[in-house]
Amino acid sequence: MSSATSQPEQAADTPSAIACDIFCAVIDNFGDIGVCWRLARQLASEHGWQVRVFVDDLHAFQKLCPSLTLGHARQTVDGVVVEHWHEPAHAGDTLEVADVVIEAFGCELPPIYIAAMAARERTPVWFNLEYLSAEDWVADFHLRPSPHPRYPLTKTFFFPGLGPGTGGVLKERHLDGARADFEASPSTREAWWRQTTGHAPPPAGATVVSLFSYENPAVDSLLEQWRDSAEPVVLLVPEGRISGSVARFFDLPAFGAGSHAARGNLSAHALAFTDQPGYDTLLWASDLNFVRGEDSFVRAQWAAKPFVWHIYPQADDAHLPKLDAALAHYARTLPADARDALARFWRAWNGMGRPDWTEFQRHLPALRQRAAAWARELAQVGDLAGNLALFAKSQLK
Ligand code: TRH
Repeated sequence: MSSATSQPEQAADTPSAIACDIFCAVIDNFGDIGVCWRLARQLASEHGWQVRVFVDDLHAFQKLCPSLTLGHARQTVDGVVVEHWHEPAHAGDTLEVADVVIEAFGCELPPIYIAAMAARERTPVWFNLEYLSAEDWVADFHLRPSPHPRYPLTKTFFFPGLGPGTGGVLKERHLDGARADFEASPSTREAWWRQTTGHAPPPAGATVVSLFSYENPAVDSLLEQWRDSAEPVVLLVPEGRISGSVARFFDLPAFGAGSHAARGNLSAHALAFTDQPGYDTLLWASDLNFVRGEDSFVRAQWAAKPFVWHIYPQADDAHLPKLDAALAHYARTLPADARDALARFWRAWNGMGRPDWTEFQRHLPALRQRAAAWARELAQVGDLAGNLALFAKSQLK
């Protein structure tokens, strides 16, 4: 399910294919490379671009792309050239400047590369790809040009967003079809459960919850509420930063991939960290998804299932207006009581109050409906890779 079914507009190895370099510095976790890798594959497979990714942390990258080989300075994976960007001044063994240059999340291009961009006969289109925010100001700043102070170069700010006038968010052309295939096939679902958890799928009536989160003090109370809940809850926990809390709850030394535990009405499976397509399947297999950061937050929206967002925490609570801005979009058409319950639950999961599972669960039918409607609404903003490719091509003419 990982490969795009639609044909690229142009074969990637034709001489006229647009060349694109993406520079990615991994600050922490997986979101920086997660977004860059998804964008790179899409530009290559759906738009026929010749894409090269410079990334400074191959270990983080390999977690979500296991076919990557550590220690290789340059390799090709899924039709994308991957260069290990080993120091800020390094720009590959041979300096080649692409037609389109994407500086992800303000990572700062190597100075020699910028100088070579300025010297290039045909000036490249230079993007600064920003982090996703649902705030209103994003539409005003999206595609704003910023002239370089010394070179005759212009950098364009590309802002992902959830509303009209923004760059949108990444969505592969094949994604909805792949999800529909999974959801329509009980045997695929059954095989997924056996392979991923070692167990048969849970009976109807159980609520399946995937849990991908930073360390979170609210999890202790939630685990207790699930244990004591009237209906069974089946928890799927990819190995990571929340695993320690789950282990402590079950009095286990660790909750590594392959572990299982049960208490009261709660049973839990620890899962191995998968590649990105595998993570989508986990979201589709669950009734409710706890997600975090940026890319998993977006994937949960395309999964069209209720979700709870652990936003990336920033100094001085700068993330809180972003949380509320996302809620304003996502919860817009919900009935008032469901909207309030969702907002309370999301805020509690982000450090403000105690999550109330009974109240939240009561609204799951309304949240399910809204999740499906929201996925359709969000698709109207257009896919980020498509929006970026369209703008780049208009500048290259
Ligand atoms: O890992 P994140 O928290 O990433 C980030 C970074 O912290 C980054 O610095 C910050 O700026 C950004 O958030 C906002 O969360 P995110 O963005 O959801 O990235 C996780 C990626 O890992 C995503 O592409 C999905 C992928 N993934 C897998 O491929 N397999 C898995 O099993 C799981 C659990 C996730």
